[in-house]
Amino acid sequence: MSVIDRIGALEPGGSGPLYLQLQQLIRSAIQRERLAPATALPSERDLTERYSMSRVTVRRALDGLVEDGMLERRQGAGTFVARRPEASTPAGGRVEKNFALLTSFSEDMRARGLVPGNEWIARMQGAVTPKEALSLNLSPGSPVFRFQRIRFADGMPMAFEASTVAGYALHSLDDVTDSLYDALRASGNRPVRALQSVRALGFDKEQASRLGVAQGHAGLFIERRSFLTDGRPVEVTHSYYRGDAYDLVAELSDP
Ligand code: 16G
Repeated sequence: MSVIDRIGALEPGGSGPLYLQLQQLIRSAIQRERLAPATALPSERDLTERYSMSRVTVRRALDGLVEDGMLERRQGAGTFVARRPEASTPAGGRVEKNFALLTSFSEDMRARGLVPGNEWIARMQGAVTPKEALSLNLSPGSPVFRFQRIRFADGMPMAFEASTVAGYALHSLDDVTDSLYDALRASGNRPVRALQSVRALGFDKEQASRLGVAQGHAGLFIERRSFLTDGRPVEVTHSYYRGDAYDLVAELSDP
């Protein structure tokens, strides 16, 4: 049975605005588990044809369900039935991240039996910006590598990360395939110490759409500056973690 058949037909002569009728139809298919988590919805064009509605009406119906967290949009891939963190993460649906360990995203996920994945947004080589120069302690004009990617665990988007790496630390952009820290280790420049700060934020439209959540969804912004054994800063990464997927934990000791 196709996804569109599982969504079903609108009631003939149904009342209320069309977008609400379609919304209700999809909502009820999800609630009755006719549509499983992570199922890809038909394209807007197919829905437009099937339900004889304008594209604007279909979009309005889907927008409402994305806002409610029942659907997720993934950039370039389409709209999916939400795959809640409970579906794939341990510890009551959230990943515990030790805030005191210098681990990589890939290591964090593997340690929990989850498969890490990346969707690349950008990989660039360029000259350091004044702000990066301060963070990385580099002189103006120094080369840097920049990497931007969405990070997945078992196919679920967990975070968006933008990293800037000092030019001396890698040979080329292609050094980094799946894991930045693996590439830094291979070139003898894996960091051994880091400073990290965290603050809460509500995702803006672009951030939310990258992570398949509604605009304003709670997130954690983490900045990590990491250093080599000789004290040189090697990486500054801005991470935007889904607030509903993470618990930050740290072991504290009496100073
Ligand atoms: C983590 C680090 C990030 C690092 C990345 C490397 C935090 C808050 N940030 O996400 O600084 O660049 O791991 O991951 O933990 P990778 O080796 O899997 O690419």
